[in-house]
Amino acid sequence: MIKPDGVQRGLVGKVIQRIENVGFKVIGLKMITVTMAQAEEQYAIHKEKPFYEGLLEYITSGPVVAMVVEGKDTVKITRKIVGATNPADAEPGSIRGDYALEIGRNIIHAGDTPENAIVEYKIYFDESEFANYSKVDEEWLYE
Ligand code: D4T
Repeated sequence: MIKPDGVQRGLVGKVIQRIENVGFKVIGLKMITVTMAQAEEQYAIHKEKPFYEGLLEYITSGPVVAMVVEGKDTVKITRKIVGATNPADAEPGSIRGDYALEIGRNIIHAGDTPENAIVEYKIYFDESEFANYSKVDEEWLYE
């Protein structure tokens, strides 16, 4: 998910480009405004944390771009592309390392396990919305 700051700062294209560059296939993509109920579901795990209220306010503050991608080792590789949660710890070359300064304005969210990725995409997508297609580069991406 490209968060409200990513959208406001005009980084949607750049972020999606990095996801596409490695060869992942985008199967779901939409701009939405996260409702408070959706935000509470996504961040339920952080309910007791001091930053929880600010996190809900931030993620619901404007449009986001929700995206579902498929590929090999998608979660592991996407987390690397995204970079550490705190941009101060994110490597240069990662999205957060290159475009963000603060943990509470860190541009992008990505599921941290395949199981959580499924739980999370279900908050925003019905599986019937996913595009079912093959990409022409697949035979050169996968051995
Ligand atoms: P998300 O969920 O946005 O991809 O972030 P991460 O998976 O990398 O990190 P997380 O779940 O630990 O944190 C969720 C979200 O909370 C914000 N946050 C986190 C914050 O504002 N202050 C904090 O101290 C922490 C730990 C940033 C990401």
